[in-house]
Parts: sequence; structure tokens; C-alpha cells
Amino acid sequence: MAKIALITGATAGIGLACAEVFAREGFNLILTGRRLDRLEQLADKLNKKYNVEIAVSSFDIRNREQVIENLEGLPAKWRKVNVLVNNAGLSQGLDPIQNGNYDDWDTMIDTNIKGLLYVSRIVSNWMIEHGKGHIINLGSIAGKEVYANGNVYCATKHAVDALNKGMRIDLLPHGIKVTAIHPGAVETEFSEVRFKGDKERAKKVYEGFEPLVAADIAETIWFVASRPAHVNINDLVIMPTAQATATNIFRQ
Ligand code: NDP
Ligand code: 8X3
Repeated sequence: MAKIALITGATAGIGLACAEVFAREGFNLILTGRRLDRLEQLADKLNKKYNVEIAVSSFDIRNREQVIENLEGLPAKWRKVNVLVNNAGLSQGLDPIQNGNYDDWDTMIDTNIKGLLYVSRIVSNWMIEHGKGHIINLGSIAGKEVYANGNVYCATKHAVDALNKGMRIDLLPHGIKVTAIHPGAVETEFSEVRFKGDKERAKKVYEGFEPLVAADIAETIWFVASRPAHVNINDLVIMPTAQATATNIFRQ
């Protein structure tokens, strides 16, 4: 029977690239995100290309009732999730703390921390029932360092780092692997979302050096997910070669 991967935030960027890689590797997929049209198009494409089964589940990860209703509403066969990629996340704004936008703060905290928790609460119980599983959390270099004006985004990713460690301890008796992937600069829709649609400002983030692309992270996630049963990669930081720290990027 084919294995199952549940990927949150599969409508764009890293999540979308993970969907492609896991489908290529023969996994059936549960794909989530708010943009249902994108999920349906992706499911159709991957189903035709790789002949895998795909369930799409569209909900706002910030809304606890929606998360529970949608995931618990999936047919029973989808509960045997082997790999959960907790990828949905975002940054909003880049402001000093004294000028921070309250709504941006709520959005980041509700998405990156609370949304990840809602999904993990449900899927970790499915994994316990199933007797195995692997949770892969998308942290960030922002979860390892703090940079100017990154305050709340960095705090949410530090929280993901802590939750990753906490989950590994709590799920240890159940044989469930828990891994965090912490990327540096990856060119996706991330900066466009951070700068609220300002494409020019977003483009500048990746100017003068070769950033990572979503497929680099997806292939790394696949590497982590495909280790033998007795091996777990706890924590992995991955950067473009031109980046040394969150803020130290060599631009030419
Ligand atoms: P993208 O903006 O390209 O994709 C983000 C994904 O998250 C989309 O599929 C989006 O789906 C989903 N998402 C956002 N908010 C919600 C929500 N409220 N409910 C459901 N889904 C949501 O960004 P990336 O692919 O770059 O980011 C993926 C993860 O990687 C994030 O956790 C990010 O913090 C992390 N990361 C990114 C880095 C980068 O440089 N790009 C570096 C380090 C970490 P939709 O809008 O359809 O709901
Ligand atoms: C995304 C990378 O450096 O913009 O998490 O925080 S960074």
C-alpha cells in the first residue's frame, strides 16, 4: 500500500515543491492550503503525472474549528499518515517592535505557531494509532537567530524550534520521528507575502546572489524522510552558498 504524506501550505513555494517530490516517490498525498483552485490544479497534475491518489483539503490553518473539521472529516484511509510536513507559514511586515502592526503579529503567531499546533495535535494522534510516523517542521534561520525588525517572525520560528524539540520528547515512546528544517533565503512567494504584494521590494531580497529554490528544500525534506527507520535527523540548517547568517549575504 502506498505511503501517505500530508503537506500543509501546498499551494505555493516549498509545500508545492514537496508535493511534487513526494508524488514522484510514489506517496499518496493530502494537500492543504487556502487557495482551493491551486490545490485542485496541482492534484490533477500530480495524479496524471505520477498516478498517485490525492486528497485536497482547503482551510485556513489559523481557524481551529476549520482545521479539526477538515482533517477529521477525511475518509478513514487517509488517517494513516506516514509523513507530515508542517510547512504552512508566513511573515508579515518588517517593522521595529515599537511600530509593529498588531494584525501582522496576530497573523504570524496564529499561522506559524497555533496553526502548526492544531494540525500536529490531530496528526500525531493518527500516527500514534498507526504506530509510526514522521513530523517535519519548517522552522527557519529566523528560528536560530534574531535580526533587526524580524522580532515577531523570529519569535514564531524560535517557537517552532522549541516545539520541534518538545514534540520529539513527547512522541519518543511512540516511535515517531520529529525533524526541523531551517532554511535561509529561498525564493518563493514568501517575500511578496511579507511585503504585502510589493513585488519590487520582494525581488530585491534575492538580488545579487543565487538564493535557494523551493526544490532544494523539498529534496532535502525527501532525504530526511527517506532515511532508514532507525535514523532521525533532528535539526538541519540549510543556506544558499552565498549566505553565512540570516543577515550576512555576499551580493555581487
Ligand atoms: P510561500 O508564501 O511561497 O508559501 C506559503 C504557503 O503557506 C502557501 O501554500 C500558503 O497557502 C500557506 N499558508 C499561509 N498562510 C496560511 C493559512 N492561514 N492557512 C493555510 N495555509 C496558509 O512561502 P514558502 O514556501 O517560502 O514558505 C513555506 C514555509 O517555509 C513557511 O513556514 C516559511 O516560514 C518557511 N521558510 C521560508 C523561507 C524562505 O526564504 N522562503 C526560509 C525559511 C523558512 P495559501 O495562501 O493558499 O493558504
Ligand atoms: C525566512 C528567512 O531570513 O527572511 O524564514 O527570516 S528570513
